Amino acid sequence: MKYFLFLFLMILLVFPGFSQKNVIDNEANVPNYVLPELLVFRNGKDVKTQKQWKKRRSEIVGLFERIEYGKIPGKIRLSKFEILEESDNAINNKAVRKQVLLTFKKDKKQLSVNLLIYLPKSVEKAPLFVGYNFSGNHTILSDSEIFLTEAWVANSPSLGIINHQVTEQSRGATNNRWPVEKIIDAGYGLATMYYGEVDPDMDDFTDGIHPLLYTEGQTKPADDEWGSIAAWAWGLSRAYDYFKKDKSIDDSRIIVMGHSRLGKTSLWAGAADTRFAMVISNNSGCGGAALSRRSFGETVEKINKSFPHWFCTNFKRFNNYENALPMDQHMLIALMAPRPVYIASAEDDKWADPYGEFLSAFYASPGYKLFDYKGMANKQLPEINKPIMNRIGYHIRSGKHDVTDFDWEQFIRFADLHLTKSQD
Ligand code: GTR
Repeated sequence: MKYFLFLFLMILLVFPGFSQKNVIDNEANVPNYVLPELLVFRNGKDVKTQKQWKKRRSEIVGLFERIEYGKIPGKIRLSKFEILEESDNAINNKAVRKQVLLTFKKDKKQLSVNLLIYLPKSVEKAPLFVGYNFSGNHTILSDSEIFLTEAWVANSPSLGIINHQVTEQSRGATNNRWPVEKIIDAGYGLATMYYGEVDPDMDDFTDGIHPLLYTEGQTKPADDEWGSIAAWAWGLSRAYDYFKKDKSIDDSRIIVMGHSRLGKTSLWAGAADTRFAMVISNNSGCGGAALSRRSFGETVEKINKSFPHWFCTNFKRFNNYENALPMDQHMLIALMAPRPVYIASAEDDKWADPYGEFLSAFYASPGYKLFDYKGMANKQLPEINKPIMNRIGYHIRSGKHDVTDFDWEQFIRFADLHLTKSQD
């Protein structure tokens, strides 16, 4: 018994975050901070016009690339796509289902990723939501035709994932997060991929997409090169490359969506690739929509320690030094301007700092004003379950860290409001 107590104390000493004791979960304990100015160049000059913003924008993209998500050290193009399966009687005969294998080759290395797509039959050229799933395409819906992934998946006996392999038992296991029929009925398509096929979610850079760009003998990216989030974001852009080739998809209305770590991913994808017409972050928290400087809930240090592979190595220099960052996450949100961006929080998801997510939307608003669009009018957190649908959208819903029907209903309404149909 004494031995266990000693061991426990040692663990607390070595991993102070383990106890969660030093987590800020109350507004009164948020440290004072000053955010870097969105509309001021690094050389101190003001940004007043859309033309100047274009330059400031690339300055900001460069900062996020070099010190947070990491830059991609080369180009890997979509080498080929194969429609492995297609059916026109999916989702109660309302949708077409396609399963497309995307293959990437570089020198002698290659990687393939399965893209699952549902398109409403009622629309000739469908706009669509694209977002990663956490445990395999077959988990989003009980559809016996969806291929099972062969990639490494985090174990979850309750989801039927054993020895890091999915089983039949996990079909539809996360369908509460993917109201596919509702999306189809609203006239949108849905495309998804399993994020682990692009890069398995572990601190190991010998697998997934990274090695395709290694020089000889290299085993991990350089300090300013892509971590896993940037790799996953890259994968979303390659899915876009496919959408562009598919005549039944409206590539001018592709909405990139993600939850939690995959919400951080959708934000970076939308920032790095302006072809995405709309961007949605659901409960993305630290390294996503939440302001790093608030240090509320999960902090830069905590996230870098728990998930050392998500960001580039340079980001670790800011553990406990958030104030030294030349940017903060409101600037990431502003990179979407003038495109519509929606940030969703959940009341009980304190770890993701709902108010910090809202404040990012507020402080990104001057970027939208340059384009005569409205963001958030003031710093007052809106009431629970009362969405704001300006060009920047936001809601805080009741409940926990999750994606719910309520969230999706708002995403669809926001898309209906802000995405205008192309003229062709
Ligand atoms: C948590 C992590 C969060 C969030 C979440 C998720 O453990 O601390 O940043 O990304 O995982 O992705 O589910």
